[in-house]
Amino acid sequence: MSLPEPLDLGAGRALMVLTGAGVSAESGLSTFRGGGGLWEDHPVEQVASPEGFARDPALVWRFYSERRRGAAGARPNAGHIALARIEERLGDRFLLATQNVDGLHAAAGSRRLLEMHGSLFRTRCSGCDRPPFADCAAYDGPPLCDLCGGLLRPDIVWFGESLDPACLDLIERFMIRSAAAGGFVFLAAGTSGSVWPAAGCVEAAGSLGARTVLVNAEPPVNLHSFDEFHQGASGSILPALLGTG
Ligand code: BV8
Ligand code: ZN
Repeated sequence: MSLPEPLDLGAGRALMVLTGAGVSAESGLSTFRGGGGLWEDHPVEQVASPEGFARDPALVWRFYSERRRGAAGARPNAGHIALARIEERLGDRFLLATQNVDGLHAAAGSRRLLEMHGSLFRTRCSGCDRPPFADCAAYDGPPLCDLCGGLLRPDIVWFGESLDPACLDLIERFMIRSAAAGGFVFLAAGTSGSVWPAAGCVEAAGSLGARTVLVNAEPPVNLHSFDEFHQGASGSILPALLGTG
């Protein structure tokens, strides 16, 4: 596989990045639609949903406890590290929005980071409005809130739940501001483009005149939305594409 030339990020151009489960695959974490999107023979969309949690909170906590254990043992790969390095170089001309909840971008040093779908390592109460709290515990049975007795749940955006509007607003404002300043590149990596509203970001970027670039192991459903496609492993391609090799 030949590696790409570095992106043109000179003359004040900004970089907006969207990542998905594929960038963590080389850290040993399974993607959503790789293994047929099933977990214990349940479609992930059913387990990662309020309905699934209401139906069987113990099963949902088994799912997230297993993923917490997996992610806790994982290390950032060269793709995560390349994104942290380009952030150091670009400063406020860089923003990373991730669909991932595994914490690996933060572990690699990314700080201008939006975790659009929440975090595996935070828990919140489904019964009261106590603030979400850091939690890396694995649970057999569903834990209860010591303040209200309600069911605790992972602080994650499930299918059918809205993302934090402030997060979407930050992405939109960054892209509008970047387009007005020196223009920007929109880079997506390791995502099948199948989950909304994250999947809509590339169209929004293109409508603002961004150059849209994709790094993915296989052509995704929204390949037509991209100007440029580099097929292969993000751990190899991102360091070359970002010039942080
Ligand atoms: C919402 C937390 C309003 C859970 C996740 C419009 C049209 C159609 C449907 C909808 C729509 N708007 C809303 C919906 C419904 C739904 C949705 O999009 N459904 C899909 C399945 C059709 N969206 C929602 O419900 C969202 N909420 O819009 O609120 C609303 C409210 C009520 C009713 C309707 C709307 C909430 C979405 C967030 C769900 N939570 N995560 C958890 O993690 O446990 S999403 C989940 O999927 C993960 O975050 C994951 O990251 C994400 C997306 O998947 P990908 O990251 O892309 O991962 P995937 O496995 O699919 O692909 C990996 C890719 O990597 C592959 O292409 C592979 O080839 C590639 N790859 C593999 N290895 C490598 C690699 N690439 C490079 N290098 C490698 N080494
Ligand atoms: Zn509570």
